[in-house]
Amino acid sequence: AAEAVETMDGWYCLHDLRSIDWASWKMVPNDVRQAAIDELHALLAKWDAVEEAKQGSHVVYTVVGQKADIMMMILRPTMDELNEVETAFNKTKFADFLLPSYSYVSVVELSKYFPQKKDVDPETLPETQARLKPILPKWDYISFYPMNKRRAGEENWYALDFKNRAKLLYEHSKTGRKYAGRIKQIITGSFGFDDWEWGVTLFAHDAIELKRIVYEMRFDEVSAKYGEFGEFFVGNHLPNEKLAAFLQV
Ligand code: 76R
Repeated sequence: AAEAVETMDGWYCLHDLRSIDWASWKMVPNDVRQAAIDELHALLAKWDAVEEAKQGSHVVYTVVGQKADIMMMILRPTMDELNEVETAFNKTKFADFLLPSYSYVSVVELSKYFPQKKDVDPETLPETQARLKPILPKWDYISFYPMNKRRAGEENWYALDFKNRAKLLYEHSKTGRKYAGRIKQIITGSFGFDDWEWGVTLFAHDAIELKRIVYEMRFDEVSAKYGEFGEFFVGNHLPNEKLAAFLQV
């Protein structure tokens, strides 16, 4: 068997995508709608406090296209807390007006393909800890999609030896670093958790950069030969102060 790579795993991650049943939302009296929005603000304030205390992080985006209307990406230290957040959200009045669109369960993952310092466990480094437990950027645009590494005939990532995989990922990382400051990527692993092997979350200040990086990476050998992709979701940042306007009918 090829040698597996060790991973470092951080906060658990839920991508929760919902569609709004606008027809029902429009039908309820104003005061009920307002109460639902107030309750939602109160829940978001709780999540903000968790983020402030560095016990987790979250972002909310509105999704463009018919696949969903909103996407929440939530990070928590344990699977249990992640589930609690989801359940608390489901119990809100606003959730009565939502339909499930897609969800994805994973954990922030860094691999040990590139040992930096000898005799130092990279997991103990503060910069590694900061990447494993990231405060999510509140950048204007997001793209999320799940992906696999191919296992078919001659193109089997999991049969490649460690050195070859490290070399291909090194090439990949060089393409990635060209986008420093323009794209922020968070890789989450979902082996044993969800239907694909990784979740890829990209943040950008300019939406076109999302297209550029994904397209350019298609030509890297690791993506060209071994990348298999699920559905893509693209969205615009929805900060708390824009929530009420977004839900205004
Ligand atoms: O962790 C690191 O930054 C070290 C280098 C690195 C690794 C090991 C890295 C850098 N990636 C790594 C692993 Mn990546 N990445 C993707 C996608 O659309 C596609 O073609 C693929 C989706 C993007 C856009 C992206 C961006 N990367 C991985 C893995 C796990 C592979 C494994 O373990 O087998 C996946 C699935 C994956 C996918 N990557 C970077 C980026 C960017 C922008 C970087 C540079 C980060 C930086 O150094 O600033």
